[in-house]
Amino acid sequence: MSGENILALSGGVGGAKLSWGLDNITAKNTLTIIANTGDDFIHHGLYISPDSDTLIYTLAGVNDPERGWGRADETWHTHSTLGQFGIENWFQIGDKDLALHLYRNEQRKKGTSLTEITQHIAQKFGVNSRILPMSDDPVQTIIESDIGHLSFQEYFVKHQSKPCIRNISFNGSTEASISPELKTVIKDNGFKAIIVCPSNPYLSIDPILSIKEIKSFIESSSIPVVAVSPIVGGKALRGPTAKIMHEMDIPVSVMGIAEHYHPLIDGLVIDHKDKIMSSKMQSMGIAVQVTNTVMNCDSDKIQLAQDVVEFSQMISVKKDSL
Ligand code: FO1
Repeated sequence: MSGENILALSGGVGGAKLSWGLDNITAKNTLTIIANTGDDFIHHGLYISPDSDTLIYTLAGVNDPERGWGRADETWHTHSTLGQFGIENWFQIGDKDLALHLYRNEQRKKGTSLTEITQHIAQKFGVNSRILPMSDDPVQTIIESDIGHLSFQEYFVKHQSKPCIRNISFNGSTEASISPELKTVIKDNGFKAIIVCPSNPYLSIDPILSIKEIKSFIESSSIPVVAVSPIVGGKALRGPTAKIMHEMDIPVSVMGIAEHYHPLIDGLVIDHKDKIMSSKMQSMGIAVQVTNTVMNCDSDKIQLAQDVVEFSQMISVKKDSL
């Protein structure tokens, strides 16, 4: 597989797992990951970019595999001391993680762009793949819920995804453009596959697709676009995906995912548990690959990455012969 350029779209934890697998099976500098920045926010005056950071920590192998976010072997002295001062601390920032946010803040003060900072940080952690924020412009995921309008982190962390969602919007996305770095990558691409990671489609992938230059690049390219379903056997492996689908009257199944991404995707990778729905999706014109999509260990991540890439190659052959 080495040497073939791949573009992945990813949110945090679930997407980062597959990204780790893709990073492992591809040659240096051939994997580009567009990270969701709709979750970014300012906390204690620091700019936090959770999905980019989760991707960097995961690909560098310094992430906490249990929590899925933040650093392994973390300490929480600053966080607990803030609590002693009575400072609002619903969002936990570990001591090692804090250093990264302080670094990003220093760089931002110097006028360095989010993309450049993300690349510097990834380089410092020895990450081989290219992690690019979806935009350097501010785009904020806003959740309209039964308790009012919430930012992503207020919804997800402060209120633990409990509020009932009525609508999701991406503030700033109409005006946002892609960074010069992402523009160059897209222009010179030579991508053999575009992979939509098994992140939350509504909260993590849609913000990326809300940037018109990204969406129109994917729509207009003849590169196979393959998504991996974050729903397995009618359940989300983690996070609020299934709950959101239920609240938005979307069938909580791989069909709901297929309908959401249709007609953007050429193929959908689903788990053995959902095999029975393959023909329904095929009748929509979506190619289906059935495999193990549950990533419990490193070999699962590598196997899924291989399956996804091979599947996209098969689709590519089919598309070329049309
Ligand atoms: N997620 C939580 O559930 N609780 C936290 O306190 C928390 C802190 C945190 C700090 C840095 C960081 O990069 C991520 C952090 N996350 C936390 C994860 C984050 O809120 C979400 O996983 C992503 O935004 C969703 O992809």
